[in-house]
Amino acid sequence: MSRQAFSIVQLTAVGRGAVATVLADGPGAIAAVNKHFSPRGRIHLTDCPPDRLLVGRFGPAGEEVVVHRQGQNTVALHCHGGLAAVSMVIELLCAEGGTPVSWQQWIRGQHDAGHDFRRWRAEAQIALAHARTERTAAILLDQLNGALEREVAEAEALISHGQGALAAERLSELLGRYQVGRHLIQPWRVVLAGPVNAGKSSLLNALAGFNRAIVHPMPGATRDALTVATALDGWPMELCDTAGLRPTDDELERAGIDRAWQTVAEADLVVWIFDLSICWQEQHAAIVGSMRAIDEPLRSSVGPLVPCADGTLPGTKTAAVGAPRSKPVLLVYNKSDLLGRFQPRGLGIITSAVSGAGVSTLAEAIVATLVGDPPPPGAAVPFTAEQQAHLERLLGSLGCLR
Ligand SMILES: Nc1nc2c(ncn2[C@@H]2O[C@H](COP(=O)(O)OP(=O)(O)OP(=O)(O)O)[C@@H](O)[C@H]2O)c(=O)[nH]1
Ligand SMILES: [Mg+2]
Repeated sequence: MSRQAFSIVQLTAVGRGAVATVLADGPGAIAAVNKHFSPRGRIHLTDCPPDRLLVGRFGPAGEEVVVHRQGQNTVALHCHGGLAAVSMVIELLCAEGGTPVSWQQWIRGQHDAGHDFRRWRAEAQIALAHARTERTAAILLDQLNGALEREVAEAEALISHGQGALAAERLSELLGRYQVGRHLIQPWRVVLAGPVNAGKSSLLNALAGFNRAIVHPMPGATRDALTVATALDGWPMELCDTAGLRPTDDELERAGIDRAWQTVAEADLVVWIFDLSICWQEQHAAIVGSMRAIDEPLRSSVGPLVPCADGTLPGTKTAAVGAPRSKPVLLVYNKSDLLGRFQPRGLGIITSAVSGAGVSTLAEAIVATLVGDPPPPGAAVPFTAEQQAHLERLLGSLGCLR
């Protein structure tokens, strides 16, 4: 009898673990597993009703396994979690005509990924496995349960009933949520920058909750850009510490400063940190002086992010914090526990990394600036570029895309 095709999927993470699960799925799956499986009891896999567990041995080495027949053509094989047992199972099943596929491919196949809405569910299920926080997992679970497809289907129905204006309103709101959706898996990148010795590394440690970066009284302590993955209020963030900015002839320090500017250019949010115990002009001059040595294209991309000589942010003399701009910027005045040498002119957050004062306000400001109003529970949230493009196409068809 000719062998029938089936897929082999390693469902547990690759690497060592207590137990691994390999799924065989497709018309030839039961026959292939049955060929190498000796049950401990009298029931054979081929006679086993769906949803029954059988204990036995697998392969020539007699690997102990638990086999779970999940349906007509699907069987899960639970074996020891070491690399050898898993490879042995997969190799034997490959020899029986099975094709290894990744768990992501398998999930896409399960959801009939040729169809837009079902593909979105598959993407939500895949993304869910990468969610780092409960909050982001809950949003992805809502999409897996169909929140996004329901909202888009309703908007499409409105369009077909001639209610384009209402559809456009709902689609625009949905599209706005992509700013959060795109960061459910990919963290926001928050860069802490500023003049040397202002307390950037100290504040990074205070926000992260542990001593990730070296803190030192010697100015110029941080050289390379250094990141820490964390979550603020349940939102995934990557905090990045950078070399202190000042003009320098030291080649190594210069390389660190160039990298700091590069990191600022790539940030989702720039947090400028100043030292309240040192006069403003001196610190501002240090930042501007350090900029002179960077390439012109980089200088013009980061220039609009640098605070002005009067202590405000460029283009926003009144509302310095959270003002709409191509890249958001926050101003922080650190070392509030020391006697102040200057009074901040623009709006900003006053902190002391030593006493902890203002650190939670800073964390809240970071979240408020990046996340804004979080989507309510159960809300539709687009989270892939493809979904964003789909919404833009719909809005475009209504002539509503900016
Ligand atoms: N009193 C006081 N000292 C602080 C505060 N924050 C940092 N410091 C001290 O200031 C010095 C420099 O702190 P860092 O966190 O290393 O500053 P930095 O901005 O990372 O410095 P560079 O990497 O050299 O640019 C250390 O001695 C810290 O203990 C603060 O809020 N209050
Ligand atoms: Mg530092």
